[in-house]
Amino acid sequence: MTHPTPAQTGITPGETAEQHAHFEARIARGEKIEAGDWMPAEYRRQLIRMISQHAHSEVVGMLPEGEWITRAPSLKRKTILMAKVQDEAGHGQYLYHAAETLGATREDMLQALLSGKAKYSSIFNYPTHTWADVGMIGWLVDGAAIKNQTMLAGCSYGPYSRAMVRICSEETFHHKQGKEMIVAYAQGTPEQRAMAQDALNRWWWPAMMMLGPHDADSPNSGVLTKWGIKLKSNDEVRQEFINEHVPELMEAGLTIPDPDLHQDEHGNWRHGPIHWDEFWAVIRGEQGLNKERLGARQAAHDDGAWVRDALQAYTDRQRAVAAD
Ligand code: FAQ
Repeated sequence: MTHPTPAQTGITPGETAEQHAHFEARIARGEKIEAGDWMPAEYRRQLIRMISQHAHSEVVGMLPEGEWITRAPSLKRKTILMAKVQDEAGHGQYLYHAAETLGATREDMLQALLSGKAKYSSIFNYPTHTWADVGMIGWLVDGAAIKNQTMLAGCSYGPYSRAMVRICSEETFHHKQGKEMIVAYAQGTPEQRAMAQDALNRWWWPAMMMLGPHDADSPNSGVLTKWGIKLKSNDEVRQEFINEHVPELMEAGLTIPDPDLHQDEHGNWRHGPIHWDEFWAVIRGEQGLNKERLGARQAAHDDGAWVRDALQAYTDRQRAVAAD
């Protein structure tokens, strides 16, 4: 007979039903769980997994847009893009710190990213072919990320929830600048319109996928929902994303690359089948730019070795002085 795993039940050997009942009652009362509080080991593990993968996504997410900083078409667009890419680095920082409050170390998390053990968002394995991709990332990718993160701002773990509040306000600026750019191009010259449409054709489905597999194929959702980490399911968040973005993209004069897209009797936009084979192949690194992205992160990590060494030497010296 096979026994259910902690990932399925949430209960790790050594934990009692009373501890769990007390913990779940706190969540039911809407209290935030803070770093020093008792929490199930599986709650901690799930949060470290999710928050560290989220942090990796922000940091790897700097790469596709960062490539365009030197090629921005105007000073205004360049300063906006530089601010956005720097914001993503800051988001990575907040999130790594949030994961550290749970006992994860920066070294372990970075090692997990660089070795390919930890995931990061599938969306950042897609290439940016034209300048319009920068706008489309802002409109669609930040747009999808905000839907997910607004939900996470209400999650039960205090440090993650508070990081999300701050991140969402910055993402809102990212979203607006992307939309403003694409709307301008969609109303621009025939070449600009074609560039905007081409970007939509390539980013629409990856943006749909980034919100995670359908609920029936989402093994982590059970415990995440039970413990108030996820307040909405992957499909619910995807539906919110579609309902907001489909009318706006259409109003901009763009065509969504989904022949099955239609509105149901409740006003919800319904999409056609998602190519999940592509999604899993991208995550496994069999399709897309996974090797290039990890190579770029590894090079940045190696280049930063002298900074870490200098910080360590300074800390050692301060400790020696204090000991004297
Ligand atoms: N890519 O059981 P579920 C951004 C994995 S931030 C790769 O449904 P869960 C800002 C999942 O990890 C974007 N892997 O998983 C920005 C799990 O595998 P595991 C990142 C994915 O956790 C904008 C397996 O599939 N946001 O864009 C993906 O319940 C522009 C089964 O899935 C966050 O990370 C994926 N797309 O739900 C930056 C938000 N989806 O770990 C720069 C926090 C699923 O068991 C420029 N995370 N998987 O081996 C979450 O909300 C959740 O983790 C989900 C997935 C909703 C992403």
